[in-house]
Amino acid sequence: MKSHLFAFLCFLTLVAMGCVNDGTPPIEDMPEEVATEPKPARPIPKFDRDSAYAYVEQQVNFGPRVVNSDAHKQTREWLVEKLESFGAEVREQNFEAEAYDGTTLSATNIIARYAPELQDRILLTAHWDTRPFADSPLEDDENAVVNGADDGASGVGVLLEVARQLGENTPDIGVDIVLLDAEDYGQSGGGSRTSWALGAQYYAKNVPEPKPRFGILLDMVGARDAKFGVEGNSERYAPQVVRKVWRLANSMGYGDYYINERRGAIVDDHFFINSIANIPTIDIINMPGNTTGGSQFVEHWHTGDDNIDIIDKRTLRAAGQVVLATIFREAAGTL
Ligand code: AHN
Ligand code: ZN
Repeated sequence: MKSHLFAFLCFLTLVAMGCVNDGTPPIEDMPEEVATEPKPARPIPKFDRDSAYAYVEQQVNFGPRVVNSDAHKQTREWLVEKLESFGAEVREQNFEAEAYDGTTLSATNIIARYAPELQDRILLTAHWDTRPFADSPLEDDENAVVNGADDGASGVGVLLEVARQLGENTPDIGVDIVLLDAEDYGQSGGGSRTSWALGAQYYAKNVPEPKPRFGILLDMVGARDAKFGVEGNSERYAPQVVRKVWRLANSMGYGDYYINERRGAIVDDHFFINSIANIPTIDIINMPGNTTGGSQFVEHWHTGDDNIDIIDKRTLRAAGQVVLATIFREAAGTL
């Protein structure tokens, strides 16, 4: 008798708590407009490092992509054609700028958009031009030219492969892939900061709507044993993005590349995207922290040694697979 009373009291408690079926359908049976179920996560595509490597090689084969040169023009046409073939909506943002030495540069930022109708967007960027002078203090050959396999082509090659994957498997978030021009015509040796990243400055003043919520710059992401230290302006302007991406990269097994060490602040494309357009943007860039010759970068930087032999497919994959995972995790709300 006592146990029946106990059971009845329990029943009353459950009714009071709303746990007993009162005739309304359980949440799983509700129509989609009412239930706020999270979207099922889409699988993260596999980054093809051989494909990325081929895109790096093809850029290098055009010759140095110095602004105003024929190789530059041919490369621009090839990049636009590739991105269109990967299903992106492509726009060329042409501009003229005066270089620090007085040269008039005719330059083009290439903007490739996926899901242009979506408000919530991620920016992925890299520069596609190469430096007109091999003026590193470590270069003693005055005839040396910068092929820019790492400095330029690596980031673009990775983003082309990301674009190819997005064309086959579109995430539930917008992506703007922006290939910036005239990054590397700047004045070296502590010269004018605004002489660098002229394409980024133009883009930052003319960002197409809807404006991306955050951004990732890839610069020199192709060399063997690259070390992506945490660059100072990324930490200053986009600390949450740094945290998320470095944590994700480490969880994916790329901790040898994404090291948790601070590096100096540099003026690179992301500096202007952060300071002019207010889009929190990080720079994934090879800054090993033990370099010689005065620069914070690797020894082949701005020398004739920046050629295809420097490139390692494993580094390209470490950059590209983390970018793809960032996009798909962010789209699923699990980054
Ligand atoms: C400066 O040396 C001021 N900025 C480096 C940005 C850069 C040049 N990245 C590649 N090449
Ligand atoms: Zn450079």
